[in-house]
Amino acid sequence: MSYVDEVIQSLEEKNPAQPEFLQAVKEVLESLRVVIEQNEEQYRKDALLERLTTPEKVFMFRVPWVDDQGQVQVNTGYRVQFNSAIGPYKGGLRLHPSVNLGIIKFLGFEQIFKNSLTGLPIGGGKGGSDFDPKGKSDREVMAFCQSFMTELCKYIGADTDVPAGDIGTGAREIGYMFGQYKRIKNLYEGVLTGKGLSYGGSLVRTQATGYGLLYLVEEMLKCNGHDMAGKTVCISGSGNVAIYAAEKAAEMGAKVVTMSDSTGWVYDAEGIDLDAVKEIKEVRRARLSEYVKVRPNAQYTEGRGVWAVKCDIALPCATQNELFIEDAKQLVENGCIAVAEGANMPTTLDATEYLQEHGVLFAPGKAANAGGVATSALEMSQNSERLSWTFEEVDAKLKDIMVNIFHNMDDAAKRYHADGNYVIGANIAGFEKVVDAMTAQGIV
Ligand code: NDP
Ligand code: 2IT
Repeated sequence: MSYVDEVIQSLEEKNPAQPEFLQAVKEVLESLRVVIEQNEEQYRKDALLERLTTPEKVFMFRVPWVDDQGQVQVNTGYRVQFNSAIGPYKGGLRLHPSVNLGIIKFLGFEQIFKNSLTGLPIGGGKGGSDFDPKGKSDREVMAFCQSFMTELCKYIGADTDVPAGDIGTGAREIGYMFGQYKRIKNLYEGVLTGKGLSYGGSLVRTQATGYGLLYLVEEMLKCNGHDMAGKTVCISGSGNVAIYAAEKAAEMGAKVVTMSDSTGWVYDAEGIDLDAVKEIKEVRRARLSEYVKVRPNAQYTEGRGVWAVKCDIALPCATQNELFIEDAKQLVENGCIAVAEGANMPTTLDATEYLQEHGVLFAPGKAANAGGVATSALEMSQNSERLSWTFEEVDAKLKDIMVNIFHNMDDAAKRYHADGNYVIGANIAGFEKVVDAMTAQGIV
C-alpha cells in the first residue's frame, strides 16, 4: 500500500468520529500524492505524514459561567496547536454550538497550509467552544469570554500562539478576551488579533478576509481571460467574511444578488443593499429575514437555496459543507465560471471535483480566504514595532499577498502537470515550506 493510503487508513481507524478532520486530511494528502511519491521511502522513515496530521498539542477545558438567571452554564473550550514549524501557532476561535474536537482539528489542519501560503511566519492552530453567542446578553458573552480566557491564557502568548476571530467571535468577544488576558498575565502584548483600533488592532483586519477573497478572484479571473465588471455573484453567509466580500465585489463592478444566514436566504435582483445587511447583522445582531422589511422588492426564503440562483461567480462564505454535488451541478448548468471559498471547506469533495471537471475555476479556501490571517500577521508585526500602518498601506500589502498566493498555487499546479487545478497547487505550495522547515528542525 502507498504511504499516503497507509496514513489515511490509520487516521480513519483512529478518528472515526471526526468526519470533518478526515475530509480535510484526505483532500490535502490526495493532492500531495505526487510529491510524496517522489521521496516516499524517506518520508515514511521520518513518519512525516503522521507528524503532519498529529497536532503538537491539544487543550480541552471546562468553561463555567453564570447566565442572567443566575444559572451556572458549562461549555467545553478547545485549543489545538497543530504545527509550529514556520512560526507561532496562529488561527481563530470559533464559538458555535456545533464545535467539537474534530471540527477544531480540521480547521487547525487547514490553517497550517493556509498560513504557509501567506508567505508570513505563522504556524497553524485553531480553537473555540460549543458556546452559542446568539441570543445572549452582552454580560453573558463577557462572562463566558472571561472564563474561557482564564484557562486559555495558560497556553497562548504573543510569541507562542495568537488566536483571533472566526464564526461567532468578532470584535466584541476579542475585546473581552483581551481584557481578561491582560488582567491575569499583567502583559500588554499582541496575544490576539482582530483587536479594536483603540487598543492595538490593525486597519483592514475587519475587511481583510472578504477583500482578500476578491483580490484573489480578480487575479484568477484576469489570468483566465475574464474580469469582475458586470458579473453576477451569489454569496452565502452574512457574517464578517460574506459582508466584506460583497462590499469589494460591488466595488469591482459586480452585482451581488444573494446572501444567507443559518435560517434562510435573500435574493435581491437589484443587488444586495449592504448598509441594510450591516445594520441587521453587525449592529442589531438580528436575523436576515428582516432584510425584506427594508427592501420590499427582495425575496426571503427559509432554509438553503442560494446556489440555485443563476450567477457567474459563487462565493460560499458561511461554513463547512454548505455546497454539495447537487449545488455544483446546478451552478454548472447555470453557466457559473468561478467558485472561490470564503469559508473553510464549504465545498464537499465530490462537488469540488465536479466543478473542476466541468471547467469551473475553483479557488480553495486555504488560498482564497487567507487574507484574514495574513492581515492578522500584519497586526502582529505592527504590535511588535508598536506602530500602526495606514489603511492604504495594509490594504496594498493584503492585495500583494493575495496576488502572490494565486501565482504560487498556479505555479505549483503547473510544476506538477496539473495546470489550473488550484486545489493541488495550493496544497503543494503550502506543504513545501512546512516540510522544509520540519525536516530542518529534526524529529520534533
Ligand atoms: P460570522 O460568525 O461572522 O458569520 C458566519 C455566517 O455564516 C453567518 O451568516 C451565519 O449565520 C452563517 N452560518 C454559520 N454557521 C452556519 C451553519 N451551520 N449553517 C448555515 N449558516 C451558517 O463568521 P465569519 O464570517 O467570520 O466566518 C465564515 C466562514 O469563514 C467560516 O468558515 C470561517 O471559518 C471562515 N473564515 C473566517 C475568517 C475571518 O477572518 N473571520 C478568515 C478565514 C476564514 P447565523 O448568523 O444565522 O449564525
Ligand atoms: O480561518 C481563518 O483563517 C481565521 N478564522 C482567521 C485566523 C486569524 O488568525 O486571523
